[in-house]
Amino acid sequence: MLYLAALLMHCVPLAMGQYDICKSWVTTDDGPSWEFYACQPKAMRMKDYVTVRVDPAGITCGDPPERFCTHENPYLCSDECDASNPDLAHPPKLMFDSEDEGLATYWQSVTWRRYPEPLLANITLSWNKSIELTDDIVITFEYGRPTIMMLEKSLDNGRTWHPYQYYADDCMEAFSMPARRVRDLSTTSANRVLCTEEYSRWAGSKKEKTVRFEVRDRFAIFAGPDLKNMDNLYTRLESAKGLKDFFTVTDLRMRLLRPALGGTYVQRENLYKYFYAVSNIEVTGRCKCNLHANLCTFKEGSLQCECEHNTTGQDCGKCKKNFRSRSWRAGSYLPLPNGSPNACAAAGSAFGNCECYGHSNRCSYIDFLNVVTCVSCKHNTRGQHCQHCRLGFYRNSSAELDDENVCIECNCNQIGSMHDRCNETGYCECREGATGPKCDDCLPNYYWRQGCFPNVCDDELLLCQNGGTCYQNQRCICPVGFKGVLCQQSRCEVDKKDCDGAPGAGGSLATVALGLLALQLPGWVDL
Ligand SMILES: *[C@@H]1O[C@H](CO)[C@@H](O)[C@H](O)[C@H]1NC(C)=O
Ligand SMILES: *[C@@H]1O[C@H](CO)[C@@H](O)[C@H](O)[C@H]1NC(C)=O
Ligand SMILES: *[C@@H]1O[C@H](CO)[C@@H](O)[C@H](O)[C@H]1NC(C)=O
Ligand SMILES: *[C@@H]1O[C@H](CO)[C@@H](O)[C@H](O)[C@H]1NC(C)=O
Ligand SMILES: *[C@@H]1O[C@H](CO)[C@@H](O)[C@H](O)[C@H]1NC(C)=O
Ligand SMILES: [Ca+2]
Repeated sequence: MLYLAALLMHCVPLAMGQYDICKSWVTTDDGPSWEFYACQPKAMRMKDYVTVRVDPAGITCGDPPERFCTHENPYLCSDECDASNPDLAHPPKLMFDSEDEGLATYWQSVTWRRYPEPLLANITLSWNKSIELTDDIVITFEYGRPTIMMLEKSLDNGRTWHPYQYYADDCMEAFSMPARRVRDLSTTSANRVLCTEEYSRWAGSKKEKTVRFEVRDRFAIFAGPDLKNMDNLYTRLESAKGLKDFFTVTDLRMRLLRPALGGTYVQRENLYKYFYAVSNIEVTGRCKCNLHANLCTFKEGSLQCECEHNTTGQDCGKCKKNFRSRSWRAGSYLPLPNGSPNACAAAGSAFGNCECYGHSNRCSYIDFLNVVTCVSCKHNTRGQHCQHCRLGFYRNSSAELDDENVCIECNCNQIGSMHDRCNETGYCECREGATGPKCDDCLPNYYWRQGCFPNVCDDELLLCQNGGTCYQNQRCICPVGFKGVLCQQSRCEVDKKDCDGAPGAGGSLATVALGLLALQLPGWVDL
């Protein structure tokens, strides 16, 4: 009886009839038509759609075969894990199978034979789809719960991770956090990440097997202890910043940091009783479809929303082609009880035929021109229909007109280019000597120094003369006795006393020879 009551209660958020249809055919004064509502898929057992990864390599027991014992029977180490024998193997998939009553199947780690090196394991669950948790995450440990572990979540398919909950028999010691209970949270702290000691203390491994992430207790803060007042929860989910996202995940990771000890300290002489064994991970949730779908199906290896309201995408996160006369919006739980569908509208159906490709949700009528035009085009667009790119941006040829990335910044080099505009392929207009799409390079025979300047000297046509060397195409470094841009001038042509009366034949062989001699024999000319 008690069991049945618990079962019934368990079903409350799953069986709730709210927001379960997306549209219905109704008859109004103007005749029959579709009426649209905010809608969401039913909650499901998400473990049926998950992919799992266990780290590090070699953490699963049985390769090589290994004996272990239990805290109940610490001196009878006759149990064996052998990965090559199906009856004795404990692979990760046994955390997600359905079990016959009383016969637990479980993933098991190697034992803590490397003590005091920590025994660490990560169990990562990935859905490749955003899901919204609707009930507690329940992890069942067969031979005692870890004394320290952590739950992490990702919202972006595993690119970034965030702590979700900390678990320890002593939160202060393990994580320098005070121990808290979810039941004690308030409406303003319902999405706090906390450390709990409720699931880590030793109580006999057969007695207390589960570790929870308490979704229901957090819902209860708004919906009351038996989740009767779901309206209040839905209202809060719409209005409290970050609350919806708190219950949304694409991936979960259990970081197991220290196994059950079965006492207060580790017995070094018997390390075969320390390991992790997880028989089940229950995750209950629904596909996140932004209130635009009531069905979510498993296709090509991933869950996908069956989008309504003329939306599309894995999460119904954008408007279908030709239904983009205003920006996409998620449906809303409000106003109660049916919410708002915020459906995408066909071009031509709203705003008197003004398409803005989703870059504006406001149009305005310009009287003297007799046109309707989009107002405040976003995403660097401009134009009557936000169909052009702003100056300094160009069209991204791989993006549709309604893509947020449709306009790319020109990024013209400020010094090398004439202005910050570019042509349709992103080429800037270069000043003399500059080149490259962004004008940040120099043409041959030009050098870069705050812009492109023609070479003064080089190794081909503009050779430094009289033994001078060319410095970075910018100037010749002349030997003593010569000057000029290419060291072509003997100093004595300029200052007669340098030459000791030699004839001032500009650049003549004699002058050069004299100059060279003067270089080698500094005293000679004075003789
Ligand atoms: C578990 O994942 C965390 C990142 O979330 C990583 O820093 C750590 O090294 C991983 N541990 C193991 C044992 O793979
Ligand atoms: C993830 O889902 C998307 C959309 O359904 C799909 O295109 C992609 O191939 C999936 N990726 C993996 C790794 O399954
Ligand atoms: C979506 O588009 C179809 C036409 O393809 C239309 O019949 C339907 O009413 C539209 N739905 C919504 C919610 O706008
Ligand atoms: C062009 O658009 C595509 C599609 O949205 C996007 O993936 C890409 O990043 C965009 N390119 C640039 C340079 O922004
Ligand atoms: C843009 O400019 C580059 C370089 O001048 C040129 O090669 C390209 O054809 C131009 N593209 C267009 C669309 O005019
Ligand atoms: Ca199992």
